[in-house]
Amino acid sequence: MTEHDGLNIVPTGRPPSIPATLVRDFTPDLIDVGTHHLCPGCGEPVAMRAALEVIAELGVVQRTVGVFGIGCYTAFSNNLDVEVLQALHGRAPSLATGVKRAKPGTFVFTVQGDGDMVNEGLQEVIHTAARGENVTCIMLNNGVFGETGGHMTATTVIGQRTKNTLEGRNAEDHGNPILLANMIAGLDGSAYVARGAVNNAHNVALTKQMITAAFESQIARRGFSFVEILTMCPTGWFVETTEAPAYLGDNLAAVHQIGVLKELARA
Ligand SMILES: Cc1ncc(C[n+]2csc(CCOP(=O)(O)OP(=O)(O)O)c2C)c(N)n1
Ligand code: SF4
Ligand SMILES: [Mg+2]
Repeated sequence: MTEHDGLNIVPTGRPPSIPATLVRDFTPDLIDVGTHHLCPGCGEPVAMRAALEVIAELGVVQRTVGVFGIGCYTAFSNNLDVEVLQALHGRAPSLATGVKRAKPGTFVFTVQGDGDMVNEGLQEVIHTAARGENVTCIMLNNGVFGETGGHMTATTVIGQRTKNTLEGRNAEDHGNPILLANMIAGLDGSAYVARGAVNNAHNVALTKQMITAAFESQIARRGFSFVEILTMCPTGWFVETTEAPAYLGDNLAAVHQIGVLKELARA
């Protein structure tokens, strides 16, 4: 018996009784391809995976329609095994509203970034929440317009370096960040609101619980549900890939705090 990273390993000449598992075998059933072109260390694939796993676990695949905004995450819209609609920038909540109203039995979720949702289409999600539309919106918040080069968005935190705030965002010149989940939690019509993150295993598990609660809220027809997920963007943040999870925890999550902000009592 040998010690290796704290594990007891028993040497054996026999082949393993269970075949070795390749990384690609962990690809969720609802993602058709095992590879993507997003940057190494990007948090968005982790968040997408969590959402897709929950859809499969809840058994709603056949009646699901995903509505995608425009950002790096849109890469996934072409290779999912659920129905997908592509919205114009920021308009996914309105498109989701239309789908749900036309076909109330449909399970509807959106995937948008902070640039798409908070900059380019803020009114869409606010009105959708206030109307209490029975859809779930997911916002992947990395504090930058990732796909177009890493510029400041409305959620960028004070001090954060972006392509157009090279010395860090400052309130005097660039204004203050909008904490969207907190705003939505304050609206009548929102039934479930939470903010998670994918910068470590604990937070990924927590975020998956939040997505599950939000989706169950929609299935129970409680009204609008919202999950904001803080995701790493090492490319846009000017930080090393390996440092991005800690950067997220120390900077983004210090302002956009992780937790369940609102949960209507279950009937
Ligand atoms: C109306 C319109 N304006 C601008 C663009 C360019 N554009 C494409 S993706 C993107 C950034 C999206 O940022 P975000 O939603 O935060 O997603 P991320 O790439 O960070 O995941 C922008 C500005 C566009 N496609 N359409
Ligand atoms: S630019 Fe940022 S958000 Fe886009 S794929 Fe790269 S790390 Fe992910
Ligand atoms: Mg973004």
